[in-house]
Amino acid sequence: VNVNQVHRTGYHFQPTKNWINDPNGPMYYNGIYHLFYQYNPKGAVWGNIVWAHSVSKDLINWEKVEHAIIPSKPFDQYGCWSGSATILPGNKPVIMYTGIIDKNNTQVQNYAVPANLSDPYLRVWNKPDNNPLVVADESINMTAFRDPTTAWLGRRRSRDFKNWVKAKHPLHTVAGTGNWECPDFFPVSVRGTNGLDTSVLRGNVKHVLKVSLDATRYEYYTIGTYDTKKDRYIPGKDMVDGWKGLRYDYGNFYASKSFFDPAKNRRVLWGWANESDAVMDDIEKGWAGIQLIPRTIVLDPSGKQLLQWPIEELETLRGNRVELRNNTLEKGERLEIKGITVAQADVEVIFSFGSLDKAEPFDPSWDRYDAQKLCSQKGSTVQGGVGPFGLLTLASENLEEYTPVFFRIFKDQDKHIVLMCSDATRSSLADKSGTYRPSFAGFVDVDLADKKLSLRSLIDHSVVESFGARGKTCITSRVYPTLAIYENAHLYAFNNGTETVKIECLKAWSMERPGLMNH
Ligand code: DQQ
Repeated sequence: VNVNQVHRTGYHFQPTKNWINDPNGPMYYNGIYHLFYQYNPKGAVWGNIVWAHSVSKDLINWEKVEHAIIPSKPFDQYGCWSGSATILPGNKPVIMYTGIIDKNNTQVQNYAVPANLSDPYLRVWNKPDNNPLVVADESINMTAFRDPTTAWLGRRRSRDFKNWVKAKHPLHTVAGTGNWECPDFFPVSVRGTNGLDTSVLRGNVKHVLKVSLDATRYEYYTIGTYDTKKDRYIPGKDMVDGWKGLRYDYGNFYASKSFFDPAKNRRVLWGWANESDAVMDDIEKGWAGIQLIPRTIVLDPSGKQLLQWPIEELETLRGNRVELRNNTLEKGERLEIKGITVAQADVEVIFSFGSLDKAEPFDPSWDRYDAQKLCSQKGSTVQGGVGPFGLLTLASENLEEYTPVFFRIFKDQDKHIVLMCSDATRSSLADKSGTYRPSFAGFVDVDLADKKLSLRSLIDHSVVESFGARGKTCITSRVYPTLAIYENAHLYAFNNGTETVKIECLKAWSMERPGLMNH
């Protein structure tokens, strides 16, 4: 065991060394999934950015091929930043990406096309001479002009993908939200769970606009309508647009990008998690950043939010399994889940409770939009009424270290408010400056009529990705335990509320490493 590598993940996508950030241009083409990503070939910190490239038949086993796009031309010689893939009519993939043209980080939009469409891996990408395709006019800040999203076939702007006409007004704006990084704009089906190709504009369709806001490092989305005549996106009237809006993930999840997968008729979302340790730690371990497990996204039947769920292919990595049914957790009780490799596991649990009568009142002075603050005050140990209950992941035997993922239910006049937390504050004994251990949290908009709450957590050495209420609220934490590693890690279910909680059903699996994870 290399002590520097205890925090490497087992089944997440990460290269053997160096820095990675945004997933770029994910696509499916002729039987192969492609993932490109921002990569520094020279070290474990951000810089020297190229588009690294991996290919897969199943989104689980990956093979690295040569870098697809590297700085080489006047229009990208200072960096090849984020962008997207579009499959043009006639089944022709094209990438559009941001090129950095000078030391001031001036940004332009370029395109690249496969050199040889009969190479199944599309290893070589050419940058035609008519680049850059789009440059900023004087109304645009040239250093905040990046991350082109997948194109859709609409009424105007470009007929050939080469000549582009600027719209008279933006697709959408929200004052005071800063630079929108990595926007993603796509349709979702109002009926059923099929994903839609990005160019599907009519029918029973709503649109999603996601932006990554650098100031908070969260991703916010709204669901609304795309008016194709006016070429404007209009968020639904109940949507909160901006800082208080819905987030894809209430933890460490950024610069995500979705794509339509025609092989399984679904929309798949890739997100990146950076490290939460100190930069010096990254340099020492020689790597930084992971791609999170791809998620299928569908519209919740309420139409009010999206649901995210790990792609079904992940289940092929499930090994040994344990199952519990009808275990009662009294106030203060903790139950260990044994028999699997809990540092590299997939856990699904359904909790139930007999009554909501003991739910604590929701103090009207608390900020309905600041779940994280509430979680940092209440934590997993402050006794409540209904909850806190949930899982203690990556726990050391005597709980010197643990990352709890849990719910706490409040009463607010005629309804209940469900708080979900993934709390890294006690995740590591390492006493280092520069580490980030927040009490990430979000509210879960769930109907409690059946008095049940479900939770799924993907645990992988230094990452815990959690899905509350079948993907209504998702929270990802990066943690760096010193004791709770490998076979010294423990997993518990717990209840610190006065109301007794039942584990209706808990299934947990050891997760295998993919056979091929060759980066
Ligand atoms: N990362 C890229 C940018 C993008 C940012 C540069 C988001 O294109 O805005 O590596 O993480």
